[in-house]
Amino acid sequence: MKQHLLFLTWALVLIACEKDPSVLPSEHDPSAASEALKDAASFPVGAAVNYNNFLANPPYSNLVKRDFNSITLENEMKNASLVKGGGVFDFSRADAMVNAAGSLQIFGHTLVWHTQQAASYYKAAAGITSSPAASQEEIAAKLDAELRRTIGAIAGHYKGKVQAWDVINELFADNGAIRNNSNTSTSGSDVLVWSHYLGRDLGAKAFQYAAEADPSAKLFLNDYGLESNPVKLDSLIAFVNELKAKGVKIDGIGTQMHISLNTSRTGIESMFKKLAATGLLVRVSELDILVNPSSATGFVLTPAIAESQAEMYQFVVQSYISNVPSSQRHGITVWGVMDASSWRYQNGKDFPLLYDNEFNKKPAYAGFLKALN
Ligand code: 9MR
Repeated sequence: MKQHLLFLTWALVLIACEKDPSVLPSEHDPSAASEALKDAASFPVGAAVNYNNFLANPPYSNLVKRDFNSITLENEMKNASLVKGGGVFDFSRADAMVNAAGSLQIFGHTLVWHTQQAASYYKAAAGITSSPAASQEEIAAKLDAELRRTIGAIAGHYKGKVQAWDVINELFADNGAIRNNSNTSTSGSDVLVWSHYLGRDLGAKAFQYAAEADPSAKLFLNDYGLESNPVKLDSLIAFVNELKAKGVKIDGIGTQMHISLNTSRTGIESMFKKLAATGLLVRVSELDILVNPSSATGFVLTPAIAESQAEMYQFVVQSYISNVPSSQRHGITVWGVMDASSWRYQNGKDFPLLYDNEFNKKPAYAGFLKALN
């Protein structure tokens, strides 16, 4: 009899769920997650923001100021946004965002990257594209001078306004080697692989120039795939230890974490443990979680999948808190605000972020918050 009753109750629950998916028992009810992430966290919680939305879309900018205390400009502090033809600087767009940030902290992204930069200018200035091309020594010396000039101007301009910089972004190829013109595609007109010409010394140089320009900014090395590629992770850590041994000022490591529901949780745990063991600051710099990693057409974000995404957000934040000592937690930044603002949205094929397109909190938000509490 008891068994029959149990079965009947279960069947009724199932029928109810089929009619209205929102009655699925949710561990991560966003309507109950009223606390701001920034208020629940003991470390900075950030969002990457884009120019048009941050400056001209009040529901977006108000939400950012309500829930976060840190921002990263998604594109406006990249070299291509700041360095124009002839190597002339134009800070106008980034300055407008910095001025609108109010009390939000600003994380600077990024001083050196092999892409999204005024590559044609640098190639001409260094004699890479001149005919005949300059010697390797001449190219290296001229690029070094441009590196110092660029980092000095940008980090100098934002001195006291930007709390920390990604000094170098994505220095390593997937096999763990430093990037060069063979392991990295050089086809884009915005591509210049600085480390091809300056080698491993690029690290010490870039960090030294950044420290000279803004001695109080925290300086980071940032990269992706570290949770799923231990070879690259180990190689990055060896590089960081080399810099430390040379007395170079490097304060932290940024792990981008563009992950998915399928990303190995063991890999995430082990990455945080290894990063923490360096003794440096650790930052999750670009978090987003794909729910449709195979980009299947017709994909629908069901309540059950939204719940799995919430669990993954919760797992990442919990793993960060339990593996990185509090003195080394520099913060977690989510790479975007509403799903449609994500670089991985693909016109509605995926939903990687914490808010839906009407700025409602998703279960993912509740998952993030639950880990903080
Ligand atoms: O989100 C950024 C997107 O708007 C740009 O078009 C893209 C250009 O490369 O860069 C995206 O941000 C990247 C970040 O700067 C570095 N890590 C990977 C991010 C996603 O591609």
